[in-house]
Amino acid sequence: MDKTIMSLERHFLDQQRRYPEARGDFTKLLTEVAFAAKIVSREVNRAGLAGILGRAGQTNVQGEDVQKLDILAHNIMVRSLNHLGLLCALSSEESEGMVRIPDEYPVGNYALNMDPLDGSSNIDVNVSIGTIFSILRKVSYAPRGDVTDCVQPGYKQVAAGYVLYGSSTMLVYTSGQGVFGFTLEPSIGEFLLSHSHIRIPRSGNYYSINEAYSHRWKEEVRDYLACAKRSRESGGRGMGLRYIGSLVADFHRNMLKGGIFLYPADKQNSHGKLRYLYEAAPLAFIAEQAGGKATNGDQDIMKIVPTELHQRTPLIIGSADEVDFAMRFFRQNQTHAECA
Ligand code: AHM
Ligand code: MG
Repeated sequence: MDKTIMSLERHFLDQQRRYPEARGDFTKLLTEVAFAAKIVSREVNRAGLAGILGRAGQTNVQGEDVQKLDILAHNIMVRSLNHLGLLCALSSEESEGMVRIPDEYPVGNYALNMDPLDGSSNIDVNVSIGTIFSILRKVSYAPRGDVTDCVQPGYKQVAAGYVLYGSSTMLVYTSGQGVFGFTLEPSIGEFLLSHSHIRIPRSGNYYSINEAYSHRWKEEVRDYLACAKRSRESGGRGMGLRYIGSLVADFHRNMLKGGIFLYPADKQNSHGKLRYLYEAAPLAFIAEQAGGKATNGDQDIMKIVPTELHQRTPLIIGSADEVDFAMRFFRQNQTHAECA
């Protein structure tokens, strides 16, 4: 058993030594994201006590209810990251346009897209929620960055990660050199390496989808689900259902145990519900780096070229064999695929 105790900071310094492209600024940015996540984690943990739960009485740009903790997490992330001279552009699920870097602060060469607190329906019931982030290089010629720095395809990401506020707080990230998971040791306030080089099992026993929407699904989604549930002896995948309703938590479980998460397009949401830049793309980068796959049913998530900040996409993500199996049903123009 590996008895090494490795802090997040130590790990970043090691990575920097091994991969010169992980230069100072990049490492600094990841360190600051982790710092902000610790503050959000503290707020999530004490939310019930502080009496800050419940709806804020506002709606976000997607017209959905915003919870107070969403706003708090957004503000913590922005205030921790906007003054460092590392970012030229910042976007958030909680902000309709880009979040401006105030003129009095210097700008840097990176853009960051984030969902500061994902899983809003689980916030005030003490169920796991998460923060998702995606880091891109500045591509615009605008001196202080512009929206094109945020709106880039998944394959352009230089790092992506999430923080899961569950029974413990975990930060999972990739910068293209594998996937690493750190667990927050609250008494010392440090993230410690707990999962090195995470690999998603090739296949898995869990499917995660909101089956309440089955009446709105296209036929191929229903056909796929029937096969996912059917026993292996009868040609199906013999899978069981796990669905939390927090993308980070559902993805994290499936990554460690093996499985598939699906949020398909349906009659009501022709592009699905989840957002490309700060939900689908960062998790797709992590899935790919861990040996899994992510698709919108037609195209790799990483290859999609987005055009809008809050663009939505269908998402099918998880173990490679399970995604491949699902794709037999979802590929365009393919009708009536059968169980194996
Ligand atoms: P949110 O960004 O408002 O929290 O919505 C995203 C969440 C995901 O975490 C989760 O996978 C999905 O919404 C659940 O949606 P539904 O309640 O429709 O199943
Ligand atoms: Mg979200």
